[in-house]
Amino acid sequence: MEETPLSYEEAINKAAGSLTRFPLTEVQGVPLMSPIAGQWSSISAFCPDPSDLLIATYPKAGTTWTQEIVDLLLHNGDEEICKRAPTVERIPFLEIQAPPPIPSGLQLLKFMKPPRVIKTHLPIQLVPEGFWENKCKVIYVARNAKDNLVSYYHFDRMNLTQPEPGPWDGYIQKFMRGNLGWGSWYDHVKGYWKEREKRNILYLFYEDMKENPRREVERIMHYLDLSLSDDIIDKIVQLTSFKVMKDNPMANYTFIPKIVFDQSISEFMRKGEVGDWTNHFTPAQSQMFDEDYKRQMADVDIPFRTSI
Ligand code: PPS
Repeated sequence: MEETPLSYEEAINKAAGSLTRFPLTEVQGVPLMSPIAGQWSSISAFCPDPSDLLIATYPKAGTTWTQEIVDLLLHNGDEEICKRAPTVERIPFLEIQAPPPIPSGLQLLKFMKPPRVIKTHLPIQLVPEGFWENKCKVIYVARNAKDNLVSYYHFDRMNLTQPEPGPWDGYIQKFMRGNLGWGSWYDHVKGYWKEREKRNILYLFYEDMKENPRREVERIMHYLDLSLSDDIIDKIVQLTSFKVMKDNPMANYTFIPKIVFDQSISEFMRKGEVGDWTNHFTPAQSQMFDEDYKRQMADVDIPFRTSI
């Protein structure tokens, strides 16, 4: 008799003893969680189907939000279908690796038929070549550095498989130096920005999504060559609002047990705002950060907004 596959939650509970705050190991100069670095050759050899879609982000830039929008667009706004499984199973995380029996992103993908939607946090130079060779569509979401940093800080407090964030002031330094999982925010946003036209990447901003979600949902819809009715678009905007997603057990990461995501420390759906950085940075920290930002971003003109 075939065994019933474990749910994600059951698999994590079974692997509890092997879960820890994994150290970072560099792959081509980019620090990644050590289990990812350990499986790097199979990750970089992953070959997508041309019909597969990649959602790429620096961690905490609006990935889950975009995943939900895309899933709903692809299912004509069908709320029930989009609750068929937690986000991680509907839209596998390409490079994620964890101790067995937790399925890796690659294992989940093996059992899904294209067209698949795939999440990655890899910087552009580490994205498996097959995505470019097969001309897959890629949606990139970027979030202003200060809010992105704040969100990542709180995530590293509650995600017990990421390195300890340490004190806030030191975390700002780590972010500025790119000493966090998936490396430098600056290199990440610039890498995709510079290639966006050549590689037909849809480059979105979290702040634009907050300011006018309908406009951005439509932008994604057109990129995917879909045409949904106005009513369905309205419904998708409503279903992907922060408030609704926060209460959606298939999107709010409550399906990840407390031994990995301790949401009593900080919720995954934490604030969902633009400008929360003002509640964290002192004026001196903000000035120091801005000066460094100017230097690191001097070669590009990406229209980031820290308020809307
Ligand atoms: S992850 O772990 O990298 O996949 O995280 P990611 O989904 O990229 O980022 C999490 C932050 O996005 C916020 N979020 C949203 N904001 C607005 N609207 C919606 N629907 C939404 N869904 C998630 C989430 O609250 C995290 O941001 P912060 O600032 O920490 O609240």
